[in-house]
Order: sequence, then structure tokens, then C-alpha cells
Amino acid sequence: MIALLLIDLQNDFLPGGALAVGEGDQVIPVANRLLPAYPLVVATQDWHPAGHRSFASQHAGKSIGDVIELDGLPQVLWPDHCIQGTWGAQFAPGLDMGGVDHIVQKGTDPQIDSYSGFFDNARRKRTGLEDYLQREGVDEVHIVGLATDYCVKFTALDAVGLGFKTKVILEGVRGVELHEGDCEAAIADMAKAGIEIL
Ligand code: VGL
Ligand code: ZN
Repeated sequence: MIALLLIDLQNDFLPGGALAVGEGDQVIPVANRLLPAYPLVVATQDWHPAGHRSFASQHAGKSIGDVIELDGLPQVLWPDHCIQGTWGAQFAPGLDMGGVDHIVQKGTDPQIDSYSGFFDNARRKRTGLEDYLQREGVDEVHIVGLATDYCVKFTALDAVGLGFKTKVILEGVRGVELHEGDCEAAIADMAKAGIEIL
């Protein structure tokens, strides 16, 4: 069975949000058009406690976009975003949530970031997404959402690594592009890992 994964379609990643992705709003109608065709639709939700360690605000003298070391892992510092219970963490109001079967929250541990919908960035803890997909008999995932160069990329790489046939639908993704070429590089990395780019 094929599942559609909607990655982080939340206000903070759309124009006007705290970590706005350019043209991020353009993927909402794409998601709405695609989701009736899938027997199973899962949405991930970036869901940080206030004061999350991935926020630049928590590191004196550091700026958004700086890279620090956090417990031995490189960590890009982000603006405060997707804080639990806030408007920014809510799903885009235009997204057809009635067509969504299941929600997976990630980034809930204050100490570690979680770009992938499957694991935290150190791969210490699972989110439950793999178990859920397996229980539902899913063997293939198609991915749209935000952001191409972070959460889409790492979710897709984990999906293919876990044995799911994995496709990313280009029309339905947009990236942060902190540095020019990041999205192109992310797409190349995904293709190299055996992910089909549609
Ligand atoms: C994301 C940076 C921080 C994403 C989430 O959804 O791609 N990027 N948190
Ligand atoms: Zn985040």
C-alpha cells in the first residue's frame, strides 16, 4: 500500500511565519489535490517546546543560520518556530485535514532537533511513524511538504533506508535554501540514495 506523507505543512513555514520557506504556500493546493488519491495520508508536525535548543535565541552571541555543535552533532540555529500550542505550529488553514489519517509530532525533546519524521537527528528515538506505516501495511511512501533541504530530505532518506519504496513529488516541495544550491544538492542526495524524484 502507498501512503502520502505531508511534511510540516504548518504556518511557521509559510509566508508570514517565523521560518518562512519561499513559495511554501504553493505546496498546499498540490497536497490537497493529491491526497484523495491515497488510501493513507500521514502529516508530520514540527512540535517544539519553548526554549528548544535548536533556536538561536537559546545561545548567547549566536545568530540564525549559525552552525554549532550540540551533543556532538552539527546543529543549524533557527528562529523560534513551531512552538507547541502556538499559531505557527498549527497546520496551514488551507490544508484539507479531513483527508489526513494520522499525525506524527517531532522535535518534542527540548535538547535535540528532529528533521526526519522517523527519528531524532541522533537517531536515538523513534517518532512512531515507522511502526504506524508497518501496522497499516505500507510499503511505499510518496512525499510532499517543507522543507526540501531539511525535513523532506531527511524523512525521505530514512524512509528509503528503512526499506520503503520512496518517491518525492517535486511540484509539492519547497526549500529553505539557507545557502544557494541547498535544494539542488538535497535532490541530488535523495536521488543518489535511490529515491525517485517525480
Ligand atoms: C524544518 C528546520 C527546522 C523543516 C524544521 O520542516 O524542514 N527545518 N525545523
Ligand atoms: Zn523545527
